[in-house]
Amino acid sequence: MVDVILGLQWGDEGKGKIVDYFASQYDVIARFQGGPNAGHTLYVGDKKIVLHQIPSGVFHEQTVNLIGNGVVLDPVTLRKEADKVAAFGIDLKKNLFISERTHLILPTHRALDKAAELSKGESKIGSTLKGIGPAYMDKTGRNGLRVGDLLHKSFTTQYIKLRLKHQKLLDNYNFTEEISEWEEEFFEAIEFLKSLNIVNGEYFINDKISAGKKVLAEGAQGSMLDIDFGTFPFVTSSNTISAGVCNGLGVAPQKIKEVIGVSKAYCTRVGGGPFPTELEDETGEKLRKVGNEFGATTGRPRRCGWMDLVALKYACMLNGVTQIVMTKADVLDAFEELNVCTAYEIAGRETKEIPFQMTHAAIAPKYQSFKGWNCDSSSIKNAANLPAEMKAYIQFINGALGAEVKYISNGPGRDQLIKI
Ligand code: 2SA
Ligand code: MG
Repeated sequence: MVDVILGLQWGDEGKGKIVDYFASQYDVIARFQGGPNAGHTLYVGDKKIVLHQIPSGVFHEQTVNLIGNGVVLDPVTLRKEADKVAAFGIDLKKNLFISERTHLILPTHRALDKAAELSKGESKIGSTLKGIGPAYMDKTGRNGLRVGDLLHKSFTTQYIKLRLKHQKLLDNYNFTEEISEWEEEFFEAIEFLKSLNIVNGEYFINDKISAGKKVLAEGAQGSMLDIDFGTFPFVTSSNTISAGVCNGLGVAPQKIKEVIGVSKAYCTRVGGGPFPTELEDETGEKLRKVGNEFGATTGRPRRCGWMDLVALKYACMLNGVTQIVMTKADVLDAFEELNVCTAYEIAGRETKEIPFQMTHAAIAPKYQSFKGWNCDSSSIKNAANLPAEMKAYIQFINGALGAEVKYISNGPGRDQLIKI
C-alpha cells in the first residue's frame, strides 16, 4: 500500500520533518512531483539539512528512495545534494532510484524561467527560478528530455536540438545572460547521474507494493499551489494533490491508503499571488520572526497570516485527507489572541468556497478569535499536557474540517511531535 504525506497550504508546512519522522515505518520513500523548487528541511542529530531533489527518507538506512516520473530533475542540484549527504555517510548509489521517465531540467530551462519572470514585471509569479515551469512545459509540449534518454547515444543530438529551440525563445525575450558555465556543470552532473540506479519506476514501485513493502509518497509545495486547483496562475507547474501520486509514480488509486495532510498552525506563502489572511502588519512580522519564515530554497521572506479554514477545507476535500499533522504550533506560544478564518466575504457575499479567481474581487476574511495559550509548548511530550487553549483551537479546526488533527509538531526537532 501507499501512504502519502503532502502539504495542505502554499508549501513550507514542514513536510520534510514529518516525512523524516515517519520514514522508519516505510520501505520506500518516493517523490512524485516538483523538483529543486522544493526545500525540505530536516535535522540529523542537531545538524540542519535542506533537501531539494532527493526524497527525505534518505537518512534512514533501511529505506530506499525513488525519484518518480512526475518529478522534474536538475542533475546539477542532485549532484550537489549527493555531496551534501555523503558527508553523513549516505551513498546515493545504494539507496536512490530514479525513474527513466523523469524529465530533465536543462540549463536553458532555468534561463527561460528567469526570462519569463523578468518579462512579467509586477505580475511575476515569484517562481524559484529553478526552471520548473519551462521543464514541465516541454513535458506537456512533448519536447522534453528524460533521464532514460541519457543512456542513449542520440542524447547530445537531442539536447542540441532542444537547446536551439530554447535559444530562439530566449532571443525573443532579449535574454542575453551567458549560460555556458551552467552547461559545463550540467554535462559533468549528467555523468554522475548516469552512475546512479536508473530504473523503470512504475515496475519498480508496483513490484515493491506486490511484495508487501510499504511506500510513502512525499509531496512537495502545497495543495494551494496545484496547477489545476491552486491560485492559478500563481501556482507551481505540477499536481501537488494526492491525485498526483498516481500519475507521478504509476500507481493505481486503490493502492493509496492514508493521506496525511500537513498544515501549519497559521499560514505562509512565498512568491506572488492571493493570500486572503495575509497580515501585512506587526503581527505578520512577528509570525515571520518567531517562525523563522524564510524560503528554504531561495531565502526569500515568507508572507505570513492567520489560519485559513476555507482554503484548508478545500485542500482536505481535494486530497481525501485521512489525518492532519499540525506543525509549528509552538510559534503561536507568544500570541495573546489567535484568529482563524472561517469564511470569505466577496463583493458583499459570504462564502465558504474557494472562488475560481481569487484576484478578481477583494476577499475579506471573516475571523473567529481564540485566546492564545501563552506558555512554552515546545517541551510538551504528550497530548494530556497540551494547554486547554490549544486543545480548544484544535477542536474547533477539527470540527470545521471534518478531518482530525492527529499530530502536533511543537518544534523542529525529531522528538518534538505529539500524538493526539
Ligand atoms: P516554481 O519555482 O515555478 O515552482 O514557483 C511557482 C510558485 O510556487 C511557489 N513555490 C514554493 N512555495 C513554497 N515553498 C517552496 N519551496 C521553497 C521552500 C521556496 C523558497 O521550501 O521554502 O525557498 O523560496 C516553493 N517552491 C515553489 C513559488 O513561490 C511560486 O509562487
Ligand atoms: Mg519548503
